[in-house]
Formats: sequence, structure tokens, C-alpha cells
Amino acid sequence: LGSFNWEDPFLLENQLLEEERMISQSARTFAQENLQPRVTEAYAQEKTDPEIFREMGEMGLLGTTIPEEYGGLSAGYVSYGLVAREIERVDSGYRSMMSVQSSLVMYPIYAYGSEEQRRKYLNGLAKGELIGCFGLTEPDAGSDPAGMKTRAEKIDGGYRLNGSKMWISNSPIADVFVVWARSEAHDGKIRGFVLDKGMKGLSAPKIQGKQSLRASITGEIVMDNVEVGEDALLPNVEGLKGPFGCLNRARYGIAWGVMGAAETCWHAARQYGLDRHQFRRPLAQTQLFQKKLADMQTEIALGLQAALRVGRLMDDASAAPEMISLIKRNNCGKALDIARMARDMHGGNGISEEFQVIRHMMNLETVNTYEGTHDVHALILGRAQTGLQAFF
Ligand code: TGC
Ligand code: FAD
Repeated sequence: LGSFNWEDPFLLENQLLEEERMISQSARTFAQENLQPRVTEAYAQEKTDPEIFREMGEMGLLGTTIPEEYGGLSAGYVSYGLVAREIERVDSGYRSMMSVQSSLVMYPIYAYGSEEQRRKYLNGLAKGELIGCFGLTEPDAGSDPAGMKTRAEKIDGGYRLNGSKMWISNSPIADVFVVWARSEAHDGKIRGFVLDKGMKGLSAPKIQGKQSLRASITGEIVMDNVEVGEDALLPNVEGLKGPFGCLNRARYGIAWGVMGAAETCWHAARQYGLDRHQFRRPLAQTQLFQKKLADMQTEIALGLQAALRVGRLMDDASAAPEMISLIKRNNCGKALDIARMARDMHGGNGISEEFQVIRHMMNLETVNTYEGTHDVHALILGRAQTGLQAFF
């Protein structure tokens, strides 16, 4: 029998290709050296440094799955997941910045865009010289995006857009806005449009006072008679499968990312338990503490293994959206439980920014909600096994 590595119980590392290991290692070095030193202040001050996009771009961490000719790395989805895990090991907000840019902005422009749109945007987005955002959610349409009110009306040579989007990552600092609207000219179907910062009638006010994901800026997108040319329409997709095609990729990345946040919390709790003595022995020498560590280790090992399995199927073009719902839901829920547990295991210190765990815990409340809430993914899985949809 082999030996047991407590940090990597199923030897995930051995299941990676050489290229995947290298991408993961360089993402880890980048995240630990460049992001970790600034996160506590960024979170406390609710400040997003747009320079981070350029730094990620220089490291090749934006649009890793996009072909090299458009500025990406032509890497696979396992590599993309490993990058998400390393960035979210530091903070879910930083991973959000990366995954919106990669999966929700570069991917739709690449997959649904014209050649001109690809040439216009992808290289700048890959370098982080342009910042992107993705507007699907509205004040009155969150879990049910089909209920959106944003409209595109046909005008001479293009479209006029009216509506507002809510809770949009990156929007106040974005140069490129991928927005989804019902288009009268296309039988009322949902279509994607790419808007540029500075267009008349387009604004993106910041949402103030978030108590979660504070290192990642979030805003609205307000479209007040924004007129765009025909060239702003994403020509190659229509209907909700457009935004959902992007969400499949982002949700998959989140399933890896949250395991990174959970690993940070687990490792911190273990170390705290070894260092802190009560009742004349380390906390880690109590049965309750060890049971909690065992639960954390088990859920993380299983969650990573499941993410790797789905990543391999994605690289094989055979992953189903329901598989992604399963791992997004499970891994977010488990990561949130682990962060709450780690917070508790730190006692009073657990509420201090210095020990980090409460920041992860607060962040994971958002991650458990966005990209389909925990319960919405349960309904997707319930529908898949009963054939009965229970959304309404
Ligand atoms: P439904 O009838 O199920 O489907 C409508 C059409 O969409 C297609 N479709 C999918 N296509 C590809 N992948 C998927 N995962 C798909 N899910 C659905 C479907 O085939 C159908 O196509 P067609 O051609 O037949 O019309 O739609 P519904 O209206 O009943 O939807 C229900 C539900 C709950 C599944 C869905 O609306 C849902 O998932 N809601 C959650 C909303 C959500 O995830 N929003 C995310 C906003 S973006 C975000 O949060 C970014 S945060 C990023 C960050 O900061 O990191
Ligand atoms: P609701 O849909 O109103 O849900 C409220 C509650 O009701 C939830 O518990 C939900 O599970 C439950 N519920 C809903 N429907 C049902 C049902 N049929 N049966 C049982 N329970 C149900 N969106 C974007 O488009 N782009 C972004 O970049 C983006 N970034 C975000 C960043 C942050 C920080 C946050 C917080 C959100 C972001 N979102 C973004 C929005 C996010 O996707 C939505 O918040 C999410 O989809 C949930 O929608 P909602 O907030 O309207 O909640």
C-alpha cells in the first residue's frame, strides 16, 4: 500500500498532466506573491485594483481556454479549473474578476462573436488591457433570467437598448459590456450585445455597502436609449442557451475555485489547532477538533476529485450541464460549511481579518448564491431525475 499525504489524500497532483501542473504552480506563485499581500486591505477598504487584470493577463491567466491566436493559452478546462482554485485560495473576489473576464466575456465573444468582434476585443481582454463584464441579472429577474425586461429595439443600422442590470461584477470599471436583451427584431428572443464604455446612455454605478466579495467591485448596468450598430450584436447564438453556455464554464470554474478557498480555511484551522493550547493540550488533540478536520479533508478531497472528473469530460466535450450543477452546488455548499467551521475553530480570533477565515466565509455566501443559487441547482438536478420541473 502507498503512503498517505494528508494535504492531497487522493494524490490529485499525480492525476494532472505536466502542462496542468505547471499552469497550476505558476498561478499559485502569482496568487501568493501578488494577491495575498494586498487582499486584507482591499477587502477592508472595499477597493478593487484594476491593475490586477493586467497582472493576470501578463501571467496568461485570462482566457486560458481561448486559442492562442486570440491571446489565450489554448489550454484545457482542467487547467482553467486549477487557475480558479489557486486564485480563490486567496480570495473569491479575485477569482470572480478572472472568471467573469474569461468565461463570461471572452468565451461568448469567441464562441458567438463575428471574426471582427473577436479581433476587436479578445487580445485586449486576454492582456487585461480591457476589462469586461456580463449583464444577465436584473432587479426583477435573478434566478429566472427569462423574466428580463431589457429590450433591444430595431433602428436604422442597429439597435436601441433600454433596461437595467443588477449585481454585475466588474461593471463600474468595465470597458466591454456583454449584455443580454430581448430583441424585437428576433421574435422577442434573447440576444447578446457587446457595448463599449462611453456609449451615450450607458452607465454602471457601483453598488455600495457589500459585506461579501468586497475585493471585487460590483455594479449596475443602466441602458437609457443606448444606440448601437449592427456590429454590436453577437451573431451566432439566440435564446437563453447563449448566456447559459457561458455560465456552464464559469460555474465549472467556481466548483474548483471554492475548493481553493475551503483548503485555505482547512489548513488555517489545522494550524490554529496545533498552535493554540487550552486545557493544557493543543486544541488539535481533542476529538471534536479532529473530527472537524477529518470532515473538511473528506469533503475537499471528494469535491476536487469530482471537479477533475467533470473537467476531463469538458476537455472531451462530453460534460452535461447537470454535472456542472451538481459540482457547483455541492462544492459551494461544502466550502461554505467548511469556512463557517474554520471560523468557529478559531474562537474569537476567527472574527478578525488577520486570520482570514471570516473573509472567506463572507465571500462564500455570495459564491453559493451567484451563477445559480444552491437551491436552483437542486431544482435543475431534481428536474433531470424526475422529468418534472418545479421552478413554477
Ligand atoms: P429552461 O427552459 O431550462 O432553458 C431555456 C433554454 O436554455 C437552455 N439551457 C441551457 N443551455 C446550455 N447550458 C445550460 N446549462 C442550459 N440551461 C438551459 C435550454 O436548453 C433552453 O434552450 P432552448 O433552445 O430549448 O430554448 O429555462 P428556464 O427559464 O426554465 O430556466 C430555469 C433555470 C433555473 C434552469 C435557469 O434560469 C437558471 O439556471 N437560473 C439561474 C440564473 C443564473 O445562474 N444566473 C447567473 C447570472 S451571471 C452571474 O451570476 C455571474 S457571477 C460571476 C462572478 O462574479 O464570478
Ligand atoms: P432570487 O432569484 O430572488 O432568489 C432569492 C431566493 O429564492 C434564493 O434563495 C433562491 O434560491 C430562491 N428561489 C428562487 N427561485 C426559486 C424557486 N423556483 N423555488 C425555490 N426557491 C427559489 N449576475 C450577472 O448577471 N452578472 C454578474 O456578473 C453577477 N455578479 C454578481 C456578483 C455578486 C456579488 C452577487 C451577489 C450577484 C451577482 N450576480 C451577477 C447575480 C446573481 O447571479 C444573482 O444574485 C443570483 O442568480 C440570484 O438571483 P437573485 O439575487 O435575484 O435572487
